[in-house]
This record gives sequence, structure tokens and C-alpha cells, in this order.
Amino acid sequence: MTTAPERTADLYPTRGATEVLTERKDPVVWSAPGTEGPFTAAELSEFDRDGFFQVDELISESEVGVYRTELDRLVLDPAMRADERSIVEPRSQEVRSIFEVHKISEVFAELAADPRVVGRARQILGSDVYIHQSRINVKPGFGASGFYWHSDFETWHAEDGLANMRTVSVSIALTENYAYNGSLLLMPGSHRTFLGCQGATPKDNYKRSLQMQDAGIPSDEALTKMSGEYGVSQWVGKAGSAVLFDCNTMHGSGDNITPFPRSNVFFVFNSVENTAQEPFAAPIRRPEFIGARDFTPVK
Ligand code: 6CS
Ligand code: FE
Repeated sequence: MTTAPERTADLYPTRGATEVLTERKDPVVWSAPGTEGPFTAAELSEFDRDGFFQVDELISESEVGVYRTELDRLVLDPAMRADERSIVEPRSQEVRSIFEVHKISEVFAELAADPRVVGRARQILGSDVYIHQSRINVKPGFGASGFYWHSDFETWHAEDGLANMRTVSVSIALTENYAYNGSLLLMPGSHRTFLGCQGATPKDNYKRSLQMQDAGIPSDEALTKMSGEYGVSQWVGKAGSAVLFDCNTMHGSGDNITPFPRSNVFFVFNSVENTAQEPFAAPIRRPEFIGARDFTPVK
């Protein structure tokens, strides 16, 4: 007799027979008004309104150089390329993403724990936080493929067992994010509605989804309606700039056919009050380098 998986109520059904909309039940900004941190009250309310906030210079140009060098070192390391945490581009076989960079690299671990980074996450999530996922997306250029429209929370709920929307991504540009080299597109306000996607999660889905996501993809109808309702914003910024976006903000990015790499580092902070349970809509858990099960708070 199989025992039912340990889970709280499923507030956000997804990957069933049909696509289904559910109004967000969770706050966007969890901390009490006036909570100290790097964000001003006005910036927090902009994040609350749009589901993302762009910081023009989170780290300085000179600091960026340190992280670019570290990214290049990891990407060029043959051992790293052979590591299961490296995902390659389907066409060019170049490194596309490297996961768990906060564990692989002391340099990135320090950046994640920098008050300018984790301080903003704590201020939004209103608690201590741990890293649910970290990665560098290299997007080297010359045809590097993008990431189709999706809500991260849809995957982190269905496959990693995050019950509530109390998770925020911090994406820091390590190269210039131009309008034309595959920069991030976001739908402002889309974070307040959860789009439950149609179609069950295939076993070992992550082996494909990190190259080309197919489970958890919105329908053309849903995307047409949402883009009409919310519009589409594009995040462009210098190396050292950053965008923080709510786990349920609809986003994606196009291919990069220019010679200019669009390399970003992502830290996904989850509240220690929202630790991963069993998947809500998948047959098995994903590996821990994608959905962490170490809930140690970032100091
Ligand atoms: O499946 C995931 O966890 C990853 N996939 C995408 C497209 N964005 C979030 C995350 O890195
Ligand atoms: Fe994403």
C-alpha cells in the first residue's frame, strides 16, 4: 500500500486535463510595511504591483569582472561540463546553464549571501530564506536558445513541492542585456493569477525541460489573453544590473542570434516557511541540484 505523500492542501492545481486559472491566494510582499532593507517602500510597492523590480546597479562594474571570470572558469572547465549540473544547448552543445553554482563556487556563494542580494529577498519574503535553486544561464550567442513563456512557480509547485508563492528570483546581469540578445520578457501584473497548465508531467521531465520546457507551458489562447491584459516588459540593463521577479510572474526569453552573450546568474530564494514538500503534480521529485532539499537559511 503506497502512503499518501506528505503535502499540505494544493492551492494551485496544475497539469490536469485542462488549463485552469486560480486567483493568487498569497501575498506578494510578505514583510510588514516599514520593514528595514535595501528596498524603499516605493520600490517594494512597485514590486508588489508588477511582480518584478529592476535595479540599475546591484553590483559595480569592477565586481562584475570577478563574476564574469568565475563564470568563464566554470564554463571552460571540462569537469564542470561533464557534471550533471551542466545543461548544454541542444543545437551547439555549448554549455547553456550550470545549476547549483552557490555550492560549486565560493565566489557565487558570497554573491548570494551579499546583503544587497539576500537582503532584498528577505525584505520581500518576510522571513529567513534558503536557496531553492541557483544557476548561471550562459546564453552564449550565435543561436543560443531561449526559454519559452512560463511561470517558475508552476514548475516549482508541480515538480518541487513548493506549496505557496513565497519565492523570489534575483537575476544579475554578468554581460550587457540588450534588447536584441535574448533578454528577459515579463508580463507586469501576471503574478496575481496562477495559470494551471494542461498535461501531466512526464517522468524525468527535467532532463528535457531544462533545454526545452514542454510540460507546464501556457496555451496560445492563455498567452494571447494575458499579453493583451498585462502587456510585455523587457528587461535590458548593463552588466551589474539586476531584476528581482516573483515566482509566479509570467516570463520568457528569446533566442540569442547575436555574437553578444547574455550571461546572467540567478539565485532563487525561498522562505524557510515554504520549504519543499512532495511534488504537487509530478510522479517523482527532481534532483536536489534543481530543487533543493537543504533548507539551511542563508546567513
Ligand atoms: O525548471 C526550472 O526550475 C527552471 N526552468 C525555467 C525555465 N525557469 C526557472 C528554472 O530555472
Ligand atoms: Fe524561469
